[in-house]
Amino acid sequence: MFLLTIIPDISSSERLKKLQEGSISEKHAEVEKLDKELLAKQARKKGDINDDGKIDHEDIEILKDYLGGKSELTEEQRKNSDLNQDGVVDERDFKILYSFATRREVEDKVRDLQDLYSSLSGQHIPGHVVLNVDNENIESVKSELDSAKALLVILNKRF
Ligand SMILES: [Ca+2]
Ligand SMILES: [Ca+2]
Repeated sequence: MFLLTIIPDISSSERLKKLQEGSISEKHAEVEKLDKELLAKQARKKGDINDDGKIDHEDIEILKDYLGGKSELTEEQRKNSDLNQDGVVDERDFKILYSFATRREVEDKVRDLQDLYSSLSGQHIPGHVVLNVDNENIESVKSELDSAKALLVILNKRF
């Protein structure tokens, strides 16, 4: 059973063999693993409406168009758009998606800035990003981060 958990990427035929011929505990472990993988896959897709592996402004645009009556969603897209999982796709899902996607963008920008700073100064900034910004101010935070990055790049060129 332990062996199973440390084999990464077991091929599907091997997996099938384990499921068919393995001991009870092996079967059990394999089914549990399949369950977990499936859940993780579903969780990843929530909010990723165009299914490109990222949750970003493109997904926001798709949902905005749908809510504005400009376009339709496929069944799969509809599932991924129902973020609060109440069975309908509406403004509440948009709010959740918007908040999630823009926060992610800000976090990425902060991380970019930290990396840039580390590479310029040779000092690593430990810790991770903690955001304490409300949705109303998040756009201004994004542009401030962009200017800070631009400034760092300019300073680096000068010295
Ligand atoms: Ca996407
Ligand atoms: Ca919903």
